Amino acid sequence: MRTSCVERGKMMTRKTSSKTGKCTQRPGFLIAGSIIFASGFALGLSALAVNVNLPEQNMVSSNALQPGEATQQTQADSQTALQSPNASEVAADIGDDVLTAARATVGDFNSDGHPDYVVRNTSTLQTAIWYLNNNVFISGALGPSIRVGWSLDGVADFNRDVHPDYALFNPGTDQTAIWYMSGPTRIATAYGPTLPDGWELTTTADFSGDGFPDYVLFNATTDQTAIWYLNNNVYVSGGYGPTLPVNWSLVGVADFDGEGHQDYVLFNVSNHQTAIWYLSGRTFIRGAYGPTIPSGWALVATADFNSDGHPDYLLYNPASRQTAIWYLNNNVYVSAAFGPTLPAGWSLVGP
Ligand SMILES: [Ca+2]
Ligand SMILES: [Ca+2]
Ligand SMILES: [Ca+2]
Ligand SMILES: [Ca+2]
Repeated sequence: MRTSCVERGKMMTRKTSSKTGKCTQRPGFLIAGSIIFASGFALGLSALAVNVNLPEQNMVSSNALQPGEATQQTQADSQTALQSPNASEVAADIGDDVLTAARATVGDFNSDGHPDYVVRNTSTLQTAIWYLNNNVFISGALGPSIRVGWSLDGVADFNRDVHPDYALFNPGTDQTAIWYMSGPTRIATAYGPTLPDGWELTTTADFSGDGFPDYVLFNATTDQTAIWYLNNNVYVSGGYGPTLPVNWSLVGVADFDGEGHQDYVLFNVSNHQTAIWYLSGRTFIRGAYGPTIPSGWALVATADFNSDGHPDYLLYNPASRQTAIWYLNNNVYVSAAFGPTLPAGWSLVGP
């Protein structure tokens, strides 16, 4: 069997003989640790979609409607986010922070071609949309509140009415739900398929090219990924994707090399390296490192903020609540800019 291991900063595949138990290693450049193809896709499925009302809270917090005062801070205060860091400097910072994998959700809620932030109130669980022009805050609007026990894991247009919708997951019941939105307003809800035990909803993206977003699932025990193809909120079929190496987490999905297939963006929370895993459908083709993220910051999403056709990194500093965009050409760092800083009590990431 194959598992993955990371030694001396290099990713390797480890092949363990079932007879001898001997572990032979060969260095590789982000070789997919354990690509297992489903001969019989064994994930259990309860795909009955039932339309239900999922009541929301109606707490209102007006401070979500504009950035925090830290937006005025000078660039020199947080210069690190503006530069692609020296990898050796970053390596020295390993362990300085306690960031765990966290993801943000972005989508174009006002159909102006620019991705917008979904920000979350950490106490009321209310969401708000922050409309951006590239990295510049334009305005904010309050959205629905996530219910306790649920997490907002994806933003995509499930019913293909041009408006991005919320994809929610309840790790207690393994249920998923879609909140259909019109701009920042929730207009309808439906359950999606219920996930098998041990699997979680990571993000959403169209893997089959039919225009309907699909679920990207992750199993934290096996580090395996899977794609569930959907028609709106209805399960169509599913299959395994590549298995992630230890310490790496799937942050987002986008077509980084522009060949028409979605690719994985991975973030290593222990050494802050990033990597792109180029896929063909669900099949791992090759991997490449992206820029390494400075200590204190996390890679939380990917989207094309400057509309040049290349997906960019969205970075977040949970201590300062500052955001930053790293503009990429494929996996190569090009430039950076700060985005708006969130007000106290609000976050760019989970639940
Ligand atoms: Ca927009
Ligand atoms: Ca929609
Ligand atoms: Ca691609
Ligand atoms: Ca871009």
